[in-house]
Amino acid sequence: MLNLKRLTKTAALVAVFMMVAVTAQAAGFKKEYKMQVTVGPKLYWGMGATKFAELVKEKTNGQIIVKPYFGSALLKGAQLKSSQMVAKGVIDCAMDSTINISPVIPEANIFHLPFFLNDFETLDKVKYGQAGEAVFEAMKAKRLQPLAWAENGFRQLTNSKVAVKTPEDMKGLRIRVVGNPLFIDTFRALGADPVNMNWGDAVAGFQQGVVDGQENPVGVLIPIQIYQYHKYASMWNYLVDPLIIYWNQREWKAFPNEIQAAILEAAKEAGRFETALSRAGLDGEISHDILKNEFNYTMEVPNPISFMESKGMEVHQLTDEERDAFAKATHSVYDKWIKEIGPEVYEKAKADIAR
Ligand code: X2X
Repeated sequence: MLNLKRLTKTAALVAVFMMVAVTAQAAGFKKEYKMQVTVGPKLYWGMGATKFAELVKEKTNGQIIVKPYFGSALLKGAQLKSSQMVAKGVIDCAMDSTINISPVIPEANIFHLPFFLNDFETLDKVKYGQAGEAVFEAMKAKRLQPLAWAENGFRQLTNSKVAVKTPEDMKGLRIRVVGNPLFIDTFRALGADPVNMNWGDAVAGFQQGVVDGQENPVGVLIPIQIYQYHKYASMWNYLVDPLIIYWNQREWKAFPNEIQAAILEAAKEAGRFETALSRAGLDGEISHDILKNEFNYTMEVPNPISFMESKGMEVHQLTDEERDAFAKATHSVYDKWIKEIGPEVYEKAKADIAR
């Protein structure tokens, strides 16, 4: 028997979808906006990208569809090309680390001066202060429209050879780093043997023992089960990589105001969600509460340090004194790199921190 009521409902729904599609096409929107994401969907960073795509769809009533391409699939793994490709418009948008943005935006290296920033409070002062603003302005000058901050996290050292507590422990350790020359300089200053690898190759490299160690935030290390390959972790917060959600500027400027407003809101919300995931268990109850109260996210986010210990890792938390020894040993990179970053950005960051 014909169910008239259901048929009418279906017809009405089809009509609504067609209207949205027609409006979207009439407005000149693309069917899909491609988004570069360096890591996979299960990492907090990947979850943040998925959240952004969902929120954009919701807040633009389905007019704008963002599709995340995980594992730098649009770049065949070449994560350091992301900003260049978004600036050109080959890729529409990205959620990427300041490390990967730095080839186009040297100012973004302000977050990567070794042993400069050490805790979330200081980090937030810089992100949301004059230095963070200088990074966003530099992006705009390079045809990139920054939308919101998120966070990969403070980066920690793990390796299969030795419990690293002093710079001497680093001698000769073969460490995978991302292909940003500031990282090579820093690890050389410590007497280690740094090797550049893209993220996709790095994970296979850990499995095969091609390198002794690596540096990444715990939010990346736990999902890839680093404890299967590395026995030792040194929690040294030696530097941090925020993430930035950003868009090709020409495309961005062509969007109507209400679309821009909706996407911006989605970016800020997704950034806040992802930052809370990355910090959960590392900032007391603050991020747990944000996840629960603002995002109704009830899945348990375990304390990363006890989790790694439960998997048999030896985790060493550096004391202030131990950290100072590393800061001294790497200070030589400041002279060269403050010039690259821009001395005025460094001054701004120091003023932000002093606030
Ligand atoms: O390549 C890395 O180490 C990663 C995943 O953390 C970044 O993209 C910066």
